[in-house]
Amino acid sequence: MKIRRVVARRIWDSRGRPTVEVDVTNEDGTWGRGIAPAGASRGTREAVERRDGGDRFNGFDVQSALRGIEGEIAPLLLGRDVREQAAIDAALVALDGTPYKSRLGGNALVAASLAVLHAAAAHARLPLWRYLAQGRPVRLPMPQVQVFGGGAHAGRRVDVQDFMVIAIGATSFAQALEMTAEVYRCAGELMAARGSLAGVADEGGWWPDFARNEDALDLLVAAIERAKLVPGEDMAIALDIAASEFGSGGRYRLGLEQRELDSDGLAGMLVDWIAKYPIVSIEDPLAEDDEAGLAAFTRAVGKRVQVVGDDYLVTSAQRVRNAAERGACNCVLIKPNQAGTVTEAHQALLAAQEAGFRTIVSARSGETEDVAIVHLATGWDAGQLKVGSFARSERMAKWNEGVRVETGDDRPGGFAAWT
Ligand code: 2PG
Ligand code: MG
Repeated sequence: MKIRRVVARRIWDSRGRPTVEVDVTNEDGTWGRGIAPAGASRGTREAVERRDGGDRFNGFDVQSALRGIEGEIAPLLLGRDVREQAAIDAALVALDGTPYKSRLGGNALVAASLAVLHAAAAHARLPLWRYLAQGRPVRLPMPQVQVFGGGAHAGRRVDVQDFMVIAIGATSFAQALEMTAEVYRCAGELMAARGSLAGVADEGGWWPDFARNEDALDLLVAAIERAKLVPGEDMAIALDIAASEFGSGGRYRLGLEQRELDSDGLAGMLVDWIAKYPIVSIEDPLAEDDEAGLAAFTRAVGKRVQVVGDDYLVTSAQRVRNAAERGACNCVLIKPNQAGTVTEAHQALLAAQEAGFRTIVSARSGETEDVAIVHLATGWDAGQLKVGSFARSERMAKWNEGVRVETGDDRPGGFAAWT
């Protein structure tokens, strides 16, 4: 089925910033839409966004990315068979020709790549997750949901970026959301009771008005109990330290607590937290340039907790293989726009599965109504999904899509319960 039309336009993301949207229409009239999300805490080896710079919209406009789609990407796509995702993505990568997609922009590429994917599923008249599953048995993912947002998503009010929960006792996607909804609400009530309820951060998590990073952990445990759930049995804690944001060269500066730690010091603090709190997952515990630290941390706690690589692995199959060899991390965060194309993101996920790593498909802090990642997480049987918090419609759209997939006439065989 040949691609007949490609249209690109500027739309606006959840931070009110410009982003790229691409529509791809097939000769039979079926079509698909891809939208580029945007990160705030980014790895240095991610696909680079093409932004205009200058004063307009603080430099975030995407007119140059749109021109690249109209002038180069659309001519490449027109007339190609929409079902040939891998060949199309390889052609897009070659067309860009730079290591980090800086010429045409990772934002232009990922929107085009996702639009092709959606158009192919529409042509096949299949839900996206089923098109991706290609007949293999797949499961709805376990949600990882933010309760407090910090770091780059909250003006660095606290150092740790994501304080999240995982409904480890849930046996369905719907039940995981029910449990999470109660914990999120209870956390807000507790913040209100201590006089520190002050709106939400970029991904909808409660504003982290705390004197110490650890205070957020105490409040999370209290919120789980207030929701009449058992910490560590029904509901566990997951953290994204996003350590590259406050450390490099083996030095880490905790701004909130006015102290500086070396790699061992930060790792030691996290090991203490793991002993004290029901933590089952820690993302980017150390900075992307601290490979030795990541390997040592994984050796120390990798049997007990999931050690997730985000900035360090940047959704790269090659980097996942390298990390597996060095024993750094045991889980990868998969963000399609870090890679730049759907195929590269899928290759990173496959490399992780091959290496025995767990996988989490993840949204970005700058999001839209696009729900594609729910389908990627399900259709690729990733096992876990990270979308931000339990508020703001760019987040809820994704959780709600998971509910629809789970209750549809055509639905996956199961749910990826926590093990
Ligand atoms: C992360 C993401 C999502 P950002 O670090 O995992 O929370 O943040 O999109 O800003 O990189
Ligand atoms: Mg992260």
